[in-house]
Amino acid sequence: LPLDERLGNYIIEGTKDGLVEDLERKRGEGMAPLDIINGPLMAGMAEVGRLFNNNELIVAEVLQSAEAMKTAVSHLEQYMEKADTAARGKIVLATVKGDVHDIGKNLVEIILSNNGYTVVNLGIKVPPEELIKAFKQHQPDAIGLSGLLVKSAQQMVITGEDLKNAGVNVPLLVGGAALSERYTTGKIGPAYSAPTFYAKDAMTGLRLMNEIMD
Ligand code: B1M
Repeated sequence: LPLDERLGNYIIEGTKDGLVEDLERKRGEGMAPLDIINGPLMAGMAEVGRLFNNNELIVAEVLQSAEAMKTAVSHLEQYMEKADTAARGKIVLATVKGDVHDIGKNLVEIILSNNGYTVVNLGIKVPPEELIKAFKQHQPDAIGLSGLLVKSAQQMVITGEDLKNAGVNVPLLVGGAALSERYTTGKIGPAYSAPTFYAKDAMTGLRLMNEIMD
């Protein structure tokens, strides 16, 4: 099989045998780590989503796929470009209440911390109360929410409202497959007290964060 297809297959099949070696081969072709993630690996993950949706994969298998993806990302992390900047700002990051998906959020953490940001990663299934507590404790410049389930989009509206009622007033960054620009500006932004931005991917998250700090 061609290398790109093999890389996708590690994710689809949830196997790691040979994964690191093939990642190194791909790097040897000159592809940047983030492009490997966004290209062949994400193509594999999209196929996993499709198969799962068609009931051709079970949760346990998708979990294996997620493990393979995490192994790949953590191997590639060491080769990602790190900006040689002083601390640019701080963000509190979380996957919202009720949602366990964290691969995207953790990618956002890697990209932001490689580019001069301090990231306080609160993990998964984070209720609004915990975000409010973290806001008071860490005084971040922004809050970032991730969510992949349809119900997580609704949870972001609730979270925005709770944050507003607690006096949180820093910009809000939201991302994840269940969201859209339209939902963000139509529903989440109006529930919250400060500018709310939709990030379609991790690099957009970085660009938005840079704009917020400029
Ligand atoms: Co789940 N899952 N899953 N899953 N899963 C989806 C999301 C789903 C679309 C699959 C499908 O049916 N086709 C579907 C959601 C349906 C819906 O609500 N519309 C689904 C479902 C139904 C479920 C369960 C309910 C299944 C069940 O138990 N019956 C369950 C939910 C549990 C829960 O959360 N309470 C569940 C569980 C799981 C696993 C645990 C097995 C595993 C997650 C493991 C983990 O994360 N540790 C899993 C996986 C892997 C997926 C898919 C296949 C892949 C997600 C992923 O990691 N993508 C997913 C299908 C899909 O998305 N195609 C699916 C790779 C990742 C890098 O992309 O997270 O989108 P993503 O992040 C992107 C951008 O969105 C953005 O940047 C990243 C790229 O640069 N981004 C941000 C994300 N957050 C951001 C935050 C930002 C900025 C950008 O700033 C703050």
